[in-house]
Amino acid sequence: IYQDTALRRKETLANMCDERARMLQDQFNVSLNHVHALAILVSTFHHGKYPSAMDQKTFGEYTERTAFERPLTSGVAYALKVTHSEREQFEKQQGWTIKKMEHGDQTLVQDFDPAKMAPAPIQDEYAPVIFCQRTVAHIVSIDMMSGKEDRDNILRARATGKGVLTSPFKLLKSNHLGVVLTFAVYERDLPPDATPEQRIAATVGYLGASYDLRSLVEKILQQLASKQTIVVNVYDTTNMSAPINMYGSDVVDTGLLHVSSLDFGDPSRKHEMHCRFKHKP
Ligand code: WA2
Repeated sequence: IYQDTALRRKETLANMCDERARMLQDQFNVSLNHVHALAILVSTFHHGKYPSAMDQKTFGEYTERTAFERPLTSGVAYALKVTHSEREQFEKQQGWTIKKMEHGDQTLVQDFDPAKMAPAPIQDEYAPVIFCQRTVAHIVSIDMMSGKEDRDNILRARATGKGVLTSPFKLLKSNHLGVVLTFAVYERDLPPDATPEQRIAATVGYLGASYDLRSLVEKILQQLASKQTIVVNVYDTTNMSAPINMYGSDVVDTGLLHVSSLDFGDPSRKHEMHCRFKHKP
């Protein structure tokens, strides 16, 4: 009888964990598809029309009104590919200078006053944000290539043509960890077998979405009760020997542990959900 209860307990934990992992993964996938569609929207109406049929007002309204389609994102933005030789003309046309990404005191909003931010130092190319959802208005004019995680994402997104994810890092104006999802926007439709070089050459910009991990997982877990029963942790296990805790507090060992795999659509990143009972039997 004891073995029976122990077995049932183990199964219950496994089922609860798998259910939560699947739900998180599915919701992430839904929002990933909508972010992909936004990249096509920008391609069609900004780069596919002359003059452009897209501006900040249109992008801001559209992304705000369709935010329900991206339930896990805290905001979406579009950064343009600007080479150094285009910089002067671009800045004159925009009426602002390209800014360097800097993590100031996260609690002071005035640190994000663009007028007070340092201009981006000279680089071969930049990725200044030109359109954004109101929720991430503070990143307008910032060169996304001046942040390590964002830069890696941009380089990988444009060479592959796939949606790519950063590892968890502290987002601007946020106190907790987040991840960024990026899709490259190309000036024309590319064949599926296009080489990385062809893709890089055809790149015109980058559509990105930021995810606040804590609120993301909280939302999912709140939809399924039983927060009193189990403790959930989400890890980035890309580097197996140094997993990054993306969600959940320190682990208290109560014996049983179940690990559910998570697939967020970027094969070069690995994620896992770890579940435990809150109390010993
Ligand atoms: N979006 C919001 N907050 C951030 C951030 C970001 N990146 N990076 C650091 N904090 C416009 O991939 C292109 C969005 C980057 C897209």
